[in-house]
Amino acid sequence: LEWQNVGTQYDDILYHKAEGIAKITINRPEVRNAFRPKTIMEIRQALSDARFDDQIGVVILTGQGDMAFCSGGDQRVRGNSGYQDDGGTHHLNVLDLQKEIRSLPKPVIAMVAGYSIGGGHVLHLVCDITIAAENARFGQTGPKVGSFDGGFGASYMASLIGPKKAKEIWFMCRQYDARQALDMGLVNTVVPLEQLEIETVSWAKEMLQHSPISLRVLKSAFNAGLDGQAGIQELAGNATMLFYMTEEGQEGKNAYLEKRKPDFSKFKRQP
Ligand code: 1HA
Repeated sequence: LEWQNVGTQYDDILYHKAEGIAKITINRPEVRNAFRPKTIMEIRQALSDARFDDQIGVVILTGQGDMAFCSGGDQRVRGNSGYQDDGGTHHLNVLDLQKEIRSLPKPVIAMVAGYSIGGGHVLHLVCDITIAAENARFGQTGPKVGSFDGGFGASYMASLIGPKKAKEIWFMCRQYDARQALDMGLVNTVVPLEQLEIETVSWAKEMLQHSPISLRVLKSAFNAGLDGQAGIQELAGNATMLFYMTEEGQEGKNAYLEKRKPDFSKFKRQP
């Protein structure tokens, strides 16, 4: 793929596009791609760009180099109530990013080489698909470093791999290799490191062949149960979008604008 660099305004990430795919790369390899508040703000901006670019159908989230996908919050800037930005404000803004990855109406693939640890592990979890290199290592460290993610990090992990295994991962703080992650259902496939991007792009391209609306509605359907009322809202938003696309929906608007009574009689009731 001929990746175009479209993220020249960013410091902590790289942002590329090619052939319907957007690739967001956490670019802090000196700290195993740990994130600070600015890193998260930049990922959120790129993700928003990918959402509104109608040429983009799939997003890849990854980390620079082959040592790490992401090692979680940068402990060097951890303050007393969150991770500190340059202005001194403390943030837990990765939680907003998790929600945005889940509600992005396009598939998001985590492309994982090396460590996916702590808050960096939850980030791969909330992606729709995870492609792991053979050197990938997964785990949570919260109880070791005085942290925890009791949101999607707990509940979504439990729904993915079952509560027993999820509690083991959090209570024991062990690391798991790519094969163990595959056996647990934590990742979709494991490939040799040299193939990681080729394989990830080929999964993306396969999805790009398929109906965007099917993928969009399925993604919100998969999230709806766990997300409760907010999940139903998203799923229902898709129903509204589709209804606006129909003649029946448009008859209501046209009648209003033409100041006449709407005539819905020509629209058949489906069984
Ligand atoms: O739990 C949350 C949240 C919960 C709710 C709401 C928001 C949350 C936001 C964040 C988080 C968290 O992410 S808590 C968990 C934080 N992360 C960790 O505890 C992982 C810490 N790192 C490691 O365990 C290891 O570095 C590693 C398994 C990822 C890699 O080990 P390795 O290959 O032996 O490398 P290592 O020598 O340890 O690291 C290389 C360099 O990167 C070191 O710096 P140097 O000594 O060269 O100066 C190391 O300090 C640095 N580094 C790695 N990870 C981090 C880091 N520096 C800061 N923060 C890190 N997370």
